[in-house]
Order: sequence, then structure tokens, then C-alpha cells
Amino acid sequence: MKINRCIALAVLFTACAQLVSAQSPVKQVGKVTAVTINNQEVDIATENAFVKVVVYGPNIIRVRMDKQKLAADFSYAVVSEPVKTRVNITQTNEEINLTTDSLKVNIRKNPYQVTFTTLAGEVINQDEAGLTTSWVNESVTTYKHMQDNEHFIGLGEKTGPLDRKGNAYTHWNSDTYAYTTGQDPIYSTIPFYIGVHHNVQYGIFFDNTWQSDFNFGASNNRFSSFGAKGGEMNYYFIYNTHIADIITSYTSLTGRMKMPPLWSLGYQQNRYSYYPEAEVMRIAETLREKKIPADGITLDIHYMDKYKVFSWDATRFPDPAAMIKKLNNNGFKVTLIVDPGIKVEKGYGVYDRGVKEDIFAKYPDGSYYTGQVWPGWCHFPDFTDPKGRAWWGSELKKYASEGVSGIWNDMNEFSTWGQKAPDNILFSYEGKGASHMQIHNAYGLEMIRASYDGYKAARDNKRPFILTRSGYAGLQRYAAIWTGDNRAENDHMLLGIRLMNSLGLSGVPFSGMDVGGFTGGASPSLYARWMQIGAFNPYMRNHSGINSKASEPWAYGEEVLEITRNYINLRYRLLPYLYSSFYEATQSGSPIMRSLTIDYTHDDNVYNGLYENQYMFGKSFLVFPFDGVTNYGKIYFPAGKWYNLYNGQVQQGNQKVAIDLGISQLPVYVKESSIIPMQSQIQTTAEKPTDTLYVHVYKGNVNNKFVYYEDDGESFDYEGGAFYKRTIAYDPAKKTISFAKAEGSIKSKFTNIKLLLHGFGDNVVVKLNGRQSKAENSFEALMVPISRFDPTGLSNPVEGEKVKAVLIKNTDEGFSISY
Ligand code: NBV
Repeated sequence: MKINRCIALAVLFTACAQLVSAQSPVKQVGKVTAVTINNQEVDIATENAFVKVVVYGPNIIRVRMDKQKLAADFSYAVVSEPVKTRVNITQTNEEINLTTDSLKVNIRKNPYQVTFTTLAGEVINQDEAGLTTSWVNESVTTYKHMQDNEHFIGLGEKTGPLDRKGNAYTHWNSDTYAYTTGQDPIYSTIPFYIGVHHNVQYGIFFDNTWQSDFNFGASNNRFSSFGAKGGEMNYYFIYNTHIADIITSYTSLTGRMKMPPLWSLGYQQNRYSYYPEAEVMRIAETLREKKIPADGITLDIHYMDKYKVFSWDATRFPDPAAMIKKLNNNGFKVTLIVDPGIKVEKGYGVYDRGVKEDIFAKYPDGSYYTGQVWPGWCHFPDFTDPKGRAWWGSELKKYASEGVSGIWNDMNEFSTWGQKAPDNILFSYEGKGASHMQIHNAYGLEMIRASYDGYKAARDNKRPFILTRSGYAGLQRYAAIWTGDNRAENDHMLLGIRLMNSLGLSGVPFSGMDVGGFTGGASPSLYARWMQIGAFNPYMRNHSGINSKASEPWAYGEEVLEITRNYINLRYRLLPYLYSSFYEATQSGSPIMRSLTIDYTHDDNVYNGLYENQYMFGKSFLVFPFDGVTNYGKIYFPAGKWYNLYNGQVQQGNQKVAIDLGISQLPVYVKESSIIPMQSQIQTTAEKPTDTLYVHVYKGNVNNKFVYYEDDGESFDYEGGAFYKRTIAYDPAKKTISFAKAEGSIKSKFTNIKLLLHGFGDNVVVKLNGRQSKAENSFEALMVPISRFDPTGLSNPVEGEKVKAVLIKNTDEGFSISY
């Protein structure tokens, strides 16, 4: 809609609104009465509210509003300050205008109404005329005009379709055992979404931890809206020309993940619960014996003494440190579950110290809140109190001394039996005081902050691996998240993909689901499919509930075992690619699982329910996550050229293609011009690969760059420069593949580079730094074709694509390959 028409409508709506406002329980912002311009900020007083507009950067505008004068600023999510930005701010009697190098903000005065436009004047996002922002008692809501054919994506861990249009959502972190595929809310809160229409895209981050509600045209055809039961209207509007940059802007506000420990990218085996020690050892040994690469074993609540956190059941686990040492020696790291509920029991040191330090949340009368959960009646640490976080960190030292590598934060919504912790529990809120209603959605975030900081300090300079079920915007700074108690059902597997894709759009790159399903039991084909997809998830953990069917890779027979092994094998060979993709996530917030909306934003097909589960794993692999029951399906290839992962066959994009879905292969395609570094097969990341880095390049028509990254995989030394990094660039016009000079202070673990050229033809003549070089035929296709009849999993490689291979000594110098 053009801006003039909007103004006319606004005037009409205002006239009507004024007629009803006298008796209305809805309080509108109303007309602007005073304006103060202060560098990058505009303070606005209106009839009923105070507004502050802050230019956070050329692409980010913050809008704060309250009925009373704005309180001191505070956020658990936002970790950055406004950036000094060139902005032109002017006003007339009718409007205020702000112009940065990237966008314009128009604020009408009578009544207040904001419109964000491009520099060329196209409307990106606009308050719905007549509704704008209003209060009903303490609930505040902002209404945005719904644009024609607008798509809405993101909003974190939310069930339902990829395109959220027509749906409404609530944020109230909840323990939702065996949730349905449309259930809302579930475990975590990320009040950030992206809107897409008419060649523009924007993000809105509503930073408010009270219960919040989002409406994307549910039961109405007029607006999208966001609001909360209390607190300020406080949102950040982000405009960039690409969704990837919107995610980068959003994570410039809420922070990015640190490099994960390398082992956490390996395969993790889980069960509720593995015990006693002999059973844990049997699982670990069977993984090795059956040659299923694995790096992690996770212990669920039965390791504890009567579910008391920071304790061990002495009969089941007589010597935890010795057991962990044995597992470590066999290439396994151990992750332990922790719950926030602390059993009320005098003589239980953890409880006693909690009372002594006075770190539990209280009722207004000063007594500790008591709720029931696994160990019985419990108190709950106040993680919004620096003292509470420090106490938790010091309790974690015990696990550090026993050699535990990962801390799995469960039940941190927080969950209690009955699911209804009272509103009047009081929390410190960094000394400012807040009720449960205000901090509920941030409880999980502050728990993982305590776990992350505490565990980092406890293991001097080792990267902690923290896993969480709950969280709030910014959780990516501390933890990986998994999607909780899913069901062993087809629809749930596909939902899990959408949840992770949505998390990725919302600034959280490190996510996983219970591969194989938590409740119930998967059929063999569903299990096989799920494990294939799991190999293309950021975090890959097989987990299943108590009393459910065993879910280790060998529990479904030989054929499924072989399929599973093949895909976990592939994941391990892909670790250089995956680790480098994580490096990128640390730099730009870019997700590992990329919804197709990121790279094909204005292609309507990618929002279509038929194709909504397709995603990119990193920037190169297009994954078609079909369910485990149908054996025929339709897939959509976005624009470009795609290579079949298994046989190198080329598929042109912009097409819907029906394919046969044999269970032994997950349909995966490689994007043209991809650069994919790989390594030899290993069984655990504790094992060294051979000295050769395999770099697969796929011929294409588009320029591409890949930043290859290595470091020690476990410490923070990379922050001081102890890494090895080089940019690999493919330029089809110049017919070159160039490796820039290595950066960083360490050597690569690979002394050779083998370049594998896909689709360049049999007769390609290759030059290294301008001099002819010997290229030879190789059968090292990316994935050795899998034959279900071949028990070794290594069927005849001749079936695979023949590629040209060039071997190069890996000095740190730059070099260039031309063809
Ligand atoms: O600790 C047991 C389970 C755990 O296995 C699961 O992954 C969590 O989501 N936990 C929930 C407690 C309740 C299970 C019914």
C-alpha cells in the first residue's frame, strides 16, 4: 500500500476511534503531545503514553512505550548497545521522520502511527491505522497492518506450519510431555519473527518476558499483532535486504554462540535411563564393536540418588570418576542431566548450602516457595539473582572434578507437578524484584547462563557443552537446545525439522531433537529415516523414554543398522564442513539448518505446505526430509543446479519433481558451486583423521566462498588467535578455485589437500598456480552409494560418480587451481 492511502485511512479511523474512546476499556496511544529529539533518539509524549524511538543502527530501530514514564532499561536478551549511526531526524506539525542509510521511519502525530519504509518509499511495515498500540488493563499490544500475501516465519520453537500466517501463538514456557504437532506453547520463548512480502523482508523482536501473544491473522484479516500481559511495549524493528542479514542483525542484539566443543558434533547416545555402570559400558562398547561412530553418552535422572541433583546413586555407579575415565579413554564424553528442583532435605549438602546462601525463590512473606518434582518437595534456585547463579556454578564443580563434559538442563521452564507455579513467587531480577509472572519465560535462560558460566569456570578454559529444554531469546549464547518430549511418529519427525528450522531463523543455530522419538516406538523404516535426517541436524542425539522400545542403532535389525551406520559415517566424514559451518554461526548467527526461506525468500513455493520441511544443511546440502512410510514423493528444487549426492546426476532447479523414496537413501542434493571439506572416516572425534583434507567442489555458474576453519576443538584459545582458517573461493567466470593464505597461529591437522572436482568432465586439464598438474580419476564421490544388500555398506564404487582429483601439499601459502 502506498503511504498516502495509508494516511487517508488513518485519518478516517481516528475519527471513528475518538467516538468510541470515551467509554472504551481499550487505551490507545493517542495523539502526540510533545517531541524531544536527542541525537539518535526521539522521546515522544502522547495523550496516553510515553514513547522512545532509538536508532540502534542503520538497520535496527527500537520502539519502547509505556503508559507511565519509561522505567530504567533492562533486558536479559539484548547484550549490545546502540551503534553510533548517521541519521537525519526532522519533524513538522503532522509527522516525525527519521532516515538512516538503510531505511526511513515515519511517525504520524495525530494519532501516533509508525510506518517503516525503504529509502525508495516502499512500505516494509506499518502500524494498523486506528489500532496501532493499545492497552487493556496492563496488557499491551501493537497491531501491524497485514500486507497482501504476507508470510510470517520464525518465532523460535513453535509448532505448526513454516508459514505462520493465519495462526496465533502464546509464549509461556511449558513442560509438554508428548506434545501434539500443533500444541502451543511448548518449552521456550523467542519473541522474534520475520515478515516477508512484496520483495521486502523485516524482523520484529518483541523483548518482553511476560506471557506474550502473537497473532498473524488468526480470526482476523486485518493485522498481525504482538503483545504481553505486562511490562513495556518494547520492540526492535530490523530491515535488511536478505533474511541472512536480518538474522545477523538480530544476533548482533541477542548475541551469538561460541565455538562448540568438537565432540558435541559427534553422535550422542541417550536413554531415559542407562544404568547401572555395566549397562552404560555395554552401550559404549557395542557402539565401538558395531563400528557406529559416536562421541557421547548421556545419563538421565537414574544416575542420581533418588533424583537429587549433584548426587550419584552409589549402588548403580560406585565410582563415577573411574567410569567416566574409562569412557573417555574409549573416545566417549559424558553428559549428565540436571534439574533445577532442589530437594528439601536437611543434611543434603546441596540443599543446606542453598539455604545458607539464601538462593531460593520466595513467597512475599519471605518463606521459600516449595513445589513438587522428581525428588519430591523442592525449592527452586533463583537464577535471576547473581548469588543464585554463583551458587549453582559452585555446585557444578563436583561434576567437573569427576570428568563430566556436558550439562543437560531439563525441566527448566520451570516445571513442577501440577504445572502451575503460583504467580506470587518473588525473584531477585538482578536486585530489582519481579514476580514469577514477569520472569517465568526467562527462568530457563538464566539457568543455562549459570550452567555455562559455572561450568566454564569449573573446568578452566574448556568449552562447556550445555544442553537445554527451555530458554528465552539469546539462549544461543549459552546452550544447544533440543525439542523435548516428541513422539515416535512420522509427523513428529517432520515437525522437529520445522522446529529446528524456525529456531535457526530465530538466532539459534545449535539444535536437535530426540532422534527416533521419545514416546512410543518407531517402525523400522521411520527409525531409519529419522537417523538419516539426524545426521543432517546440528546436534545428533538418539534418545527414548522410559518404558519405550530400545532405540540404539542395532535395535531394529541388520538393514536398519547398516543404513544408520552409513549416515553417521557420512556425518563424521563431513565434520570439517560442519565445524566450519559452526564457525560461521559464531560470526554471523547464520544457522546450520537453513530454512529455504533464507536463500529463496521470495519464491512462494518454499512456503507451500508440500515443501515446507525441505532445508539446507549448511549452505550446500538440500535435504528432503520425507517421512518413513511413503515411498514416493514430490520435491521442489529451487532455482539453480543441483547434484544428486549419491550419483552426481544433475537436476535443474525451479521444478517440482516426483521421486521414488527407497528407505536406504535420504534424498539429498548438493548445490552448484559448493565447496565441501571432508576428512577420512573416524569412530570418534578423539581419533585423528588421516593427513588429507578432501575438498569437494561442484561445478556451477555462481561464485562461491567457503571459510574453512579449524582449532583445537576444546579450549577458548581460538579467541586469542589459535586457529587455522582459510577462505576457499570458486569463481566460474575466471575458472579458478583459490585457497587464500592461511590465517591464525596454528597449523592445520591436514598436511595434504585432495581437491575433488565434480561435474568438470573427464577431460578437464588442471593447473596449479598456472602450471599444469596431474589430475587423476578418482571414485571418491561424496557418499559411497549404499546398497541394502551389501552388509559392509560399501557397495561397488564404480556405480558412483567418477570425479577428477588433484593432490596438493598443504603449506600455509595461498594457491590457485585453474581449469
Ligand atoms: O529426565 C527424564 C526426562 C528426559 O528423558 C526427557 O528428555 C525430558 O524432556 N525428562 C524430560 C523428565 C520427564 C519425562 C517424562
